[in-house]
Amino acid sequence: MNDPTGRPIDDTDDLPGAVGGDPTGAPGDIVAARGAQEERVAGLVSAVGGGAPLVGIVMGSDSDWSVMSAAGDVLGGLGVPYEVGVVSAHRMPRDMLDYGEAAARRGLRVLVAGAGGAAHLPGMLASVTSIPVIGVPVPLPHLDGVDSLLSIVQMPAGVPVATVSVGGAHNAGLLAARILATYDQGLYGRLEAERAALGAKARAKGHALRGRLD
Ligand code: AIR
Repeated sequence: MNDPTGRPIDDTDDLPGAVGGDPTGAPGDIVAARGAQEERVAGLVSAVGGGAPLVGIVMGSDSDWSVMSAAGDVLGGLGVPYEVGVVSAHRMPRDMLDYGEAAARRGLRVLVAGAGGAAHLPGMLASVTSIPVIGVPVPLPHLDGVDSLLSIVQMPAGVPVATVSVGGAHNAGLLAARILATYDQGLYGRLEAERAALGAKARAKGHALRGRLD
């Protein structure tokens, strides 16, 4: 079966664990379409950190990178391989659909998607994949990011997006790591260590403040 644009419809392909094989026994035209789709997606992203990316960090424009790089920094620090790319929901909608549809099949386990203004990327990705999508509202000079936040957070029932704060890419990276850590003891331990270090830093701030006031 084809969609209205002539592309084969495949509603069985994005199953976790389907990487590198065809456990669904899909017909040949579907298998070929998947391969072509994966090739198109490969041209959109760069892998970072060695190993197969588990997290896809995508954004509406390269101008979002100054905000979104914080998610990559967190994942890199925790040893989680990720990929980065620009996938604009409005300017390259077919690429965006390719990216979302192929995500699970390509081995990604979480998507972190950021955009500014009419920020439809996270929600549209969540509509074509069943892996978790974390949305980052990127603030633009107009409206201070409230437009981005409202575009991302008010998803209809059935299509969840975990929305972080305006500009909250750091927490998006951490949340992605926490999702992965539910099945990765080593990563869980690294997150626990970071959490303990954060507490120690906060206590040091209290100590410093008391020192200034005494
Ligand atoms: N954008 C791009 N396509 C759809 C949206 N919402 C957003 C980008 C960026 C903003 O438009 O996510 O935050 C401005 O993009 P640019 O390329 O003009 O700098």
